[in-house]
Amino acid sequence: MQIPEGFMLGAASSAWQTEGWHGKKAGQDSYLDDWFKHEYFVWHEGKGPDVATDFMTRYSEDVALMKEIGLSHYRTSINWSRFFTDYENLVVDEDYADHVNNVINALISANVEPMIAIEHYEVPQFLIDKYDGWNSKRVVDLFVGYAKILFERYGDRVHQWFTFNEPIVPQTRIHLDGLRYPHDLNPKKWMQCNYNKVLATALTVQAFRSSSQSGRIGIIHNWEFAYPRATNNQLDVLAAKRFDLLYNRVFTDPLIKGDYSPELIKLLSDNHILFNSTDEELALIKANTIDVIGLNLYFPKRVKTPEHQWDPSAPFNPRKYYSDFELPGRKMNNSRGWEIYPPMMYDMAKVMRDDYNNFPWFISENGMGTENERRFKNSSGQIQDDYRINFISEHLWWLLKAVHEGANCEGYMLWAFTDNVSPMNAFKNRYGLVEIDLEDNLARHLKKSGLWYHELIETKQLNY
Ligand code: BGP
Repeated sequence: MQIPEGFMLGAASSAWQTEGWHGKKAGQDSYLDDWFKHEYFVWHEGKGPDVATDFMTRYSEDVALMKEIGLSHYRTSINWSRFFTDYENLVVDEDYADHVNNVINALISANVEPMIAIEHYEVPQFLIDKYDGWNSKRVVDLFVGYAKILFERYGDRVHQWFTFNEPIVPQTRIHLDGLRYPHDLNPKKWMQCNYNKVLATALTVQAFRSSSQSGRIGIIHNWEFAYPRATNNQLDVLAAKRFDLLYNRVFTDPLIKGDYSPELIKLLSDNHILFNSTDEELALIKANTIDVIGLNLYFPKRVKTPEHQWDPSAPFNPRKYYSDFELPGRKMNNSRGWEIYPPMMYDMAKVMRDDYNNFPWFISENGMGTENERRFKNSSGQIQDDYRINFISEHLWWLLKAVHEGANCEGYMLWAFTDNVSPMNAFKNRYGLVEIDLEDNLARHLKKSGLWYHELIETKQLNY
């Protein structure tokens, strides 16, 4: 299948998952650094953001590989927790700011366009300790102050900005599921953090538009595509709809359309978790919708009407409204425990077309994490990751089919460029086009998929 001219083919990562702590100053912890310090033993093999891929000192090597593969874009983030030595008075850490500057310049010289998330889980722990993090509107203001500095310093060269990567994830893991440190179960806070990030996005969009910089601004959202067990069963359909409202449209409706849906507001009120907002804030959100959205899509969420009796005294959880459902005969990525369902790309395009008026979007993450990849090395030591080539091909095929039928999808960013660390899973699931060899001083080696992606970019032809 032909890949249209101008369709972005890049790869993604984030600052904290690659940088490592080289040059990090005392007090510059993000919430993930803090979690790692407290509970490093729950991270796979005790590895985490401390070393990561050491992008901090090895970025030139990595950018050279991006150039070799021919990436059109590299999507990453700037690490808020390292950008300041004083988060409240916005005193910039000039060493870190220089590093960011150097990375941006290196990317541009390599003809790789940077796409930058202003936060990819890198909220400073200091702001959590002092203000309860994203639960506080003070943190909203400090975030906007931070974003303005980024626009001033780098906006002449960065033209695609994203306020957050997966804004719902940290508070879901902390306040809703209790999986992450500090395990503070509190569904009302969960929703307040969600709202505060919507507000922070609108204020940042406003700041960007009143700056002198050109380009566009959006957000990266992990769309959890909810499929009902049976489309002809109204209760299953309702379960999927409520899941979708609570996990997806809670961000995409206000950010793209300017308004929360009345159904969601009712759901939140009925469960006593409606966020606190003012009329001025809601008007500001309406007036400052985003330009573009990146969607992270990995696996489908299959749901059915709940099988359990919900204890009315239990804290709210969306699980009240659904039970998980396993599709018989489903194809699995067993390393990650995720179903593989490529037509989801096509279904996503339909949602963007029908529910969001063909709003511009792109795949900001999709990829295949595999355990113990070393077992797939050939005699010259190259990982033969045909499973990844196949995974990308299948997903791209469905995406391009939608594009050929008119979807306003502008590109595909593979997760990830190199192997990197992720929360708790650390280096367990390898996602990269480029291997990071932990047994050989973090040496970088192109995998077979790296060469394949290069050819794909060169020929603009998907053979699948
Ligand atoms: C996404 C995150 C990434 C990355 C990826 C893979 O949700 O945006 O930061 O971590 O998931 O996750 P994992 O390594 O847990 O499979």
